[in-house]
This record gives sequence, C-alpha cells and structure tokens, in this order.
Amino acid sequence: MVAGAGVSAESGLGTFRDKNGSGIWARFDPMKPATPEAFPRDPVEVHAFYNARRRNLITAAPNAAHFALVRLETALAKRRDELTLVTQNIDDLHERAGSRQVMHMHGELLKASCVACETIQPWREDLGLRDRCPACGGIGVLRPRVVWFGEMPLAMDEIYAALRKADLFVAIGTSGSVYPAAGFVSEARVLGIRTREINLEPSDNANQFDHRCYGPASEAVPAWVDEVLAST
Ligand code: BJW
Repeated sequence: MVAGAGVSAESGLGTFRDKNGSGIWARFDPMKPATPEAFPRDPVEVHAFYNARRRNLITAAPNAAHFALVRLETALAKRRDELTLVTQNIDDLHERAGSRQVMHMHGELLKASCVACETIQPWREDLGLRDRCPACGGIGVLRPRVVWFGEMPLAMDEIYAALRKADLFVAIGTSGSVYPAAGFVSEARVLGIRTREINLEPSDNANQFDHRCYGPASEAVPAWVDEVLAST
C-alpha cells in the first residue's frame, strides 16, 4: 500500500496540489522548497516552511483513515498475513494511530539530518541556522530529514521487495504525479498484482487501477477495511 497527502488531509495537514489557498499553503508555494537547490539558496525560507509544518503536525491528530489501517494491520497479523504500509507523507500520524510498521519513503518531519556528518536525530523544535548538530557540533548544518526532488527516496529496495510479494496493491490519497511512487501501480500490474485506488477524486493515473473508490479517506478507508475483513 502507498499512502499520500490525502490520508492526512482531514487531520489538517494540507496536501501539495490543493487549490483552496488556506493556512500555511497560502504563504508558501509548497513545491519550491522541495528541492536540494532551494536549501542552500534560501535556507531561512526552507526552514520557515518546515518549521510551520512541524508545529502544525505536533498539534494534529490521526483521523479515521489512520485508525482503520491499524485495524487492518492487526487483523492481518493475527492470520500471519502482512500489511506493508509505505507512505510518502513525512508526518507521524500512522505511528501515533498505532501502526507498527511504516516505511517513510519521503522522510520524516520530526527528524533532522546533518549535512556534515550525516547523523539523523529526532527533532521536534523549530530548526534554524543557529542550531548545532548534537553529533558533530557543526552549526547551521542541520536540515529536515525529508526527500526533495532529485534525491533518492528511502527504503526503495525494501519497498520493491514487498511489492514483489504482494497480492494486492492499494494507493490511498495520492495524486499519482510524483515518481517513483506514481510508478508502483504499473509495476504491480506487470507483476500480475490486483490494484485499487482510494481517493477523493481520480488521480493522474486512475485508469491504471483495477478498482477505484472515491470519497474522503476518513470514510472510504474504513469502509474498504470493513470490506476486506468481512471477505476473509
Ligand atoms: C484526498 C483527500 C481526502 C485530498 N481523502 N483523498 C519520471 C520517472 C521517475 C522519476 C521522475 C520522472 N520524472 C521526474 C522524476 C523525478 C521526480 C518526479 O517525480 N517529479 C515529478 C514532478 C514528475 N521524482 C524525484 O525526484 C524523486 N526521486 C527520484 O526519482 O529519485 C531517483 C533519482 C535520484 C536522483 C537523480 C535522478 C533520479 C523524489 C521525489 C521527492 C518528493 N518530495 C516531496 C516533498 C517531501 C517533503 C515534504 O513533504 O515537504 O514529497 S514533493 C511532494 O509530492 C511530497 C509528497 O510526498 C509527494 C506526493 O504528493 P501526494 O502525496 O501525492 O500529494 P498531492 O497533494 O499531490 O495529492 C493529494 C491527493 O490526495 C490528491 O489526489 C487528492 O485528490 C487526494 N485527497 N484530500 C482522500 N480527504
């Protein structure tokens, strides 16, 4: 399963390609800071963008979609089956809902990485140019532990290994516009795996899915989980 920003939208975290122009998304073009070139050019703005999102995340709460996926993971584990939950989201709402195994392919907002010594550490405060890396002591060398365009997403070997073993691939709340996640559905099809999209509206690659259901994640995900658990 691959999750996207739509899963956390009803927790108030916003999505990347929304056009409603509210909250932090009205103050920043969310795509501009998401490049490794933007950071050295304007670290103050990039830090401000992620600091605002980190503060928002800390006060947010998981929604019914996150909790339904915990229910699915737990039920599958009881019958020695497995849910591989890959998220493009950098929030920790799946973990806070109780998911035990989450692969964050685009990183985690509540971690910082050091560009000098490459140490990764938990980070819940605002991050800025005066912060010192607790590992190497360097100042101004910390960046959010997130994957920007042109950088290699995380855990790709594990993700492709899980995909090869899967009997169902589900994409939830993702626009299907950012690779490599957007390509998982075509890879699943080549492997003969059934595919399902759950979204508010058809994604960019909706026509590649065998099954599609549309509605807010807080309703559509619990309904689908009920369906899966009733049929097994
Ligand atoms: C709801 C809802 C509700 C709303 N209920 N649903 C072709 C092939 C392969 C790669 C490329 C390619 N062309 C270009 C590339 C490279 C590039 C790319 O994909 N660019 C595209 C713009 C085309 N990809 C990369 O660079 C990636 N790296 C890579 O490919 O490495 C290989 C490599 C390395 C080095 C050199 C060369 C190659 C890295 C991608 C990193 C993406 N990073 C970001 C920022 C992360 C940090 C942060 O959060 O700030 O990740 S960008 C942003 O987009 C973020 C997201 O995780 C990602 C995906 O967005 P998502 O989750 O789909 O959100 P939205 O907003 O797009 O969609 C929300 C959806 O929810 C919508 O469908 C709504 O309908 C729905 N929704 N409310 C249910 N209530």
